[in-house]
Amino acid sequence: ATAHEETVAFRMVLRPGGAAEYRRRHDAIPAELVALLREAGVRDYSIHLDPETHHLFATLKRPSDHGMDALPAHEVMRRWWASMADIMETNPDASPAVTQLEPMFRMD
Ligand code: RM4
Repeated sequence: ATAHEETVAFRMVLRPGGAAEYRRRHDAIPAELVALLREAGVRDYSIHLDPETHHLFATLKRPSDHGMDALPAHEVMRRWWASMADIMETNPDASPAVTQLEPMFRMD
């Protein structure tokens, strides 16, 4: 089948008080992590904070044949997650706790 582009949205959770540090670390995101995400097919990735709930609302675009499933095994990804674990709600392996969000409406 021909690959098509999909938009996915998901929610992560920041620890209270972590907003400034979360932004600072993303402003200095390692080039090798950006390259890894791009190689996996990720583009147009944005993360927004809800300051009331500390929810991080993320959207990204990727082809249907993306390589994101291999990211958790990658050293660069694992190092980033480990470095972020002090300010995010995480799983036992330090990856961020992620809730997938359901598409409800779209207007191009
Ligand atoms: C987030 C979180 C996500 C990662 C982005 C770049 O804080 O670690 O998993 O995809 O950064």
